[in-house]
Amino acid sequence: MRIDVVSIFPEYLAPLRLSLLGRAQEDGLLSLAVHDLRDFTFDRHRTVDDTPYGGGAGMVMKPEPWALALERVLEEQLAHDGAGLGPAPRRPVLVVPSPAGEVFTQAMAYELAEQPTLAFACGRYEGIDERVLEWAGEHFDVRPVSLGDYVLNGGEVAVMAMVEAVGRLLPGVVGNPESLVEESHADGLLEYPVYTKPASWRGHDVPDVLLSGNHGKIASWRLEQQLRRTAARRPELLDGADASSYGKSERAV
Ligand code: 6GU
Repeated sequence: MRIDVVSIFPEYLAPLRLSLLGRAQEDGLLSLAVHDLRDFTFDRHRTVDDTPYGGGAGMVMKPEPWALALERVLEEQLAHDGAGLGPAPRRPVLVVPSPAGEVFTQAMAYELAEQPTLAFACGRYEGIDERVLEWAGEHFDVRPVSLGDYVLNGGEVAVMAMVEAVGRLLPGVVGNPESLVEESHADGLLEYPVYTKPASWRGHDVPDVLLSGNHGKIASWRLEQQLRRTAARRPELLDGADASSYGKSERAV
């Protein structure tokens, strides 16, 4: 997969070169390019913002550098082995992180992981001139996306979260693909609690059932834990969920 990120703080994205995703890039499973929006300005101060029409607090990101930066992204994605432009022409996905976007979920991570290319446009200040999103819609499938109901200073931290969530789903990135089957949200429930040695530690014991060697009992205990946890912490996940699918994943049969 090819991922392009446009930001006025390209160094913010540096941690995406570490750990699992860093290895994925070395292995050629992921190609990540980070572009500095200021490289697409022409004035001495490399200005990317201006005051809002209609008044109000803060500054708004100017449209001109964004169009040039996103045109560069389109060119580079095309050059990257014709990225995604297979037999049928395809509009590449452009994710615009925003607290006013659709909420990011594991289902969306799976959907984005199927794309041959992704682009991310990191806004700062009060946001990007809305016409950039209108114009970008001529070239991209534009997706405003939020991490949740709180406000960050800009899109960079949100992009790190989304690129990590998507990148780990790419084939070959996570060493043992079974760990993707077991984790929270994989089956619509939160994960069961896990334990390792020692069996007794500072007066806290590992639940007996896990030492029993009875795999059927262990599986039903884990499913019960998932249901309890989900009911206590995230009851809304149980509403309208398909209870018949619970426990159908690898370990919890
Ligand atoms: Cl995606 N961006 C910003 N700036 N704030 C957020 C967010 C995104 N998601 C939650 N808060």
